[in-house]
Amino acid sequence: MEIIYLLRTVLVEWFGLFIAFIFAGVFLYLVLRKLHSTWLTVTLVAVFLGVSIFFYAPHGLPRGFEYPFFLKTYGPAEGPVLSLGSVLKFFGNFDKFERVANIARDPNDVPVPVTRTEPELVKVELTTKEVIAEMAPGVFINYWTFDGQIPGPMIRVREGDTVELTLHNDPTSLHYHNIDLHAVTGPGGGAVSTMVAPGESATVTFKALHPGLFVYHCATPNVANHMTHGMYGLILVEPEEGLPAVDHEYYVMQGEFYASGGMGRKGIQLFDAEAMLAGQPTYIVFNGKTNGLMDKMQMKTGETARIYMGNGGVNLISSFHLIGEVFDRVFPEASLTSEPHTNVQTTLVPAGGATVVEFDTQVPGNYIFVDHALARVDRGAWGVLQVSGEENKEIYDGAIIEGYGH
Ligand SMILES: [Cu+2]
Repeated sequence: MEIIYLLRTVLVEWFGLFIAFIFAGVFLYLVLRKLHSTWLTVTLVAVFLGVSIFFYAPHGLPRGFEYPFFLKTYGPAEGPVLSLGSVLKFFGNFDKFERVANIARDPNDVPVPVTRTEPELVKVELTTKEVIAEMAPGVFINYWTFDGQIPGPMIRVREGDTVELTLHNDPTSLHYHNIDLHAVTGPGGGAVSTMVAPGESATVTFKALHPGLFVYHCATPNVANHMTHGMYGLILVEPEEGLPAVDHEYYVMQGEFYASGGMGRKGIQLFDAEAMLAGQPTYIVFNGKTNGLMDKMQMKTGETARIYMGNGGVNLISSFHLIGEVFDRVFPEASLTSEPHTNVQTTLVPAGGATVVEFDTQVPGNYIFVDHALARVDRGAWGVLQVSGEENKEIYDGAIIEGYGH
């Protein structure tokens, strides 16, 4: 079924126009051969040429048999075009891609706090892998990942640690991948030393000089293309003195996906480079998919929580907000060594940046967290924190009307 949708998309939508153009020419030739009329020939050829010039003139000639046909970009490397070769390779490899049942990483998948008082050598291994999984029921995306889920595994080290990071690229991958960690001091954030072909590995060693919460991502050109396929995660560098203990720590990342079929279109979705360059995502989601953070985050009243929140981009700034709560402390831009802001409603998370928010809960109920640019909620940018416990009528007193609001 996936392959039928793919064929339809590739043949009908991508190259349909090109094919129609060729066959329009053939059709005209056949008609004219039958009619033997010089004037009719001249007229029809003129119309055909006129339409062709009208169509091609604004763009110039296509660079090759690629999608989109007329994409001109001015980045330091290749634009986000798909060559016919890549499309054919994708077809050839289609059955080899792993099908991941749930692409959304569990937000509870946070490494335990660092309790060491001395720096250490920390070894980390990550595997880049291209997989197929559901964005929404029946909507499939060819995700590119670190370790098969989105975001990639959270890495947790201590300020002053030396990190030896080995990046493997799974043999089923079709592309080169690498890793740029914003916590790294050095060229490319490690990307220049970790570019690996499918089936290969590379190691980079760096010292975590700066405490904070940092984004890591694939930085293989076209970088935006690799990131918006899902290639991002967070690395937490704890300050030497560590972080105060809380009852729950959660790992959440926002990201955008650009599907050529439009929102809700079923079947395998192909990447829409023009929508990405225009900054018009099809899906805006937490942890890689719609409804990815339902029934995953549970707390009791009186407990404390910290959310490590990152933004993989590639276009939008997130306005992160927890409906029905006020963040007690926010570490803007994840600067853990600055004084936190207190009593914050909504905080900005830049593309390629992160934030750390802390709060406690007093009243039971469902608390929805969103990108408060609220049109994005309909594209998937929401999750639910469930709080159980005794009612606290002094703080909140009201009947909860089922089916309305939150
Ligand atoms: Cu990559």
